[in-house]
This record gives sequence, structure tokens and C-alpha cells, in this order.
Amino acid sequence: MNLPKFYPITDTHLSRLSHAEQVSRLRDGGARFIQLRDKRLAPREFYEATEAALDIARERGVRLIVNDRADIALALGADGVHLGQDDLDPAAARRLLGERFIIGYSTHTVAQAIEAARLPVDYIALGPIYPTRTKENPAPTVGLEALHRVRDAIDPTVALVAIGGITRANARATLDAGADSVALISALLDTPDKIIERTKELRKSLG
Ligand code: TZP
Ligand code: MG
Repeated sequence: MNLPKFYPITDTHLSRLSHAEQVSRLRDGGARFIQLRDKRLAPREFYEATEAALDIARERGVRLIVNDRADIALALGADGVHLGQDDLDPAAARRLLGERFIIGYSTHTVAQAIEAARLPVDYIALGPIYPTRTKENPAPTVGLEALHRVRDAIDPTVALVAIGGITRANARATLDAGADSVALISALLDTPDKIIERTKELRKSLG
């Protein structure tokens, strides 16, 4: 699949803003493809936050991916789901969601990514590429070399997303190493008043 060069992921703890407000500001900065991620909310609350964010996203031409919860993505008609190694298996999610939904899948090593690309997924995420303070108990960093190796090994129609410690300073090099898109949290969200500005700057630097 075709992905924009950058892929923001919401974080309410870091930004102190609702998911809907983060989507709005990220969109103002030029984002068109956003993931809603919340490790704290109960499923019902996450459903409600996703519903509110989807209203904004639809109005403003943003595709929204729901982290972890294929059921919420399906119930609300979001654009897709992002699954981790402990979530619903991607093949099961594909059976549930059908072909119309985007399925993304997190991987943490070269071998895992190559294996994952054979599953019925639209993109795989590989990371952390660089050290990150955003994720609890992150896997060891894999570096740019791992991106090269995965890109060379997998089907070109499966998009490759780099995640973990991406900033404006390293985003270009990360794309050049073989990522189709870079996913970011703290570089865009850790200063709520600057989300629009940071997103615009990133977009500009990626051309
Ligand atoms: N998965 C691997 S690293 C990471 C996730 C969710 C956190 C990315 O956050 P940041 O702030 O962009 O390093
Ligand atoms: Mg998950």
C-alpha cells in the first residue's frame, strides 16, 4: 500500500490533549494518516474517544488507524487497525475485518518482520529503530541496517514503517534506509502548543 512519508501516533499522556484534538492539530500541520493509541483507557472509553476523533478525521480527510482493537475499528468503520505481537493475530483480524480495512503489524527484529510480511497485512512496522522513551519496556533498538535488510527481503507491495525515536533530524535518513513512512509520537506531541508547527516542519523537511 501507499503511505504518506510520516505517520503520527496520538499520545494523550504526553500531549494532555484528547485524541480528537490531537488529530485536529496534526491535520493542521499536514498529517493525513494517523494512529490512535491509548494504553490507559478502558475499551468503552477508547471506543468513545475513537468515535470523536473519527468525526474530525472524516471531516478533514484523514485516515485513522486504531491501535490494538480490531473490534473498535470494525464497530466504528475506522480505516484500519494496528496490531502488536500480543494482539489479535493478523490473519484472524483479516477474517474479521475483510479486505477493505488496513491492517498494520508491529515487529521488533529482522526475522520477525520478514515473517510478518507473508501475513495478510498492508504494512509492517519495525522498531524501535532508535532509543525511545515513549514506549514502556521497548524491545532492543534495531538501527537503520535492519530497515535495509527488511526492505530488501519483503514483497514490495507491503509498506514498511519505521518507528521508535524518530525526529526531524533523523527522519530523512530513516526513509533513505528503506522505510516508506516514519511513525512518530514524542517528536510531534511532547509540546502541545507546538504540534502544528512541529508537524509542518517535519513535512517540509521530508519534501
Ligand atoms: N513502538 C515501538 S517504539 C514506539 C512504539 C509505539 C514508541 C515511539 O515513540 P517515539 O516517541 O516516537 O519514540
Ligand atoms: Mg498492541
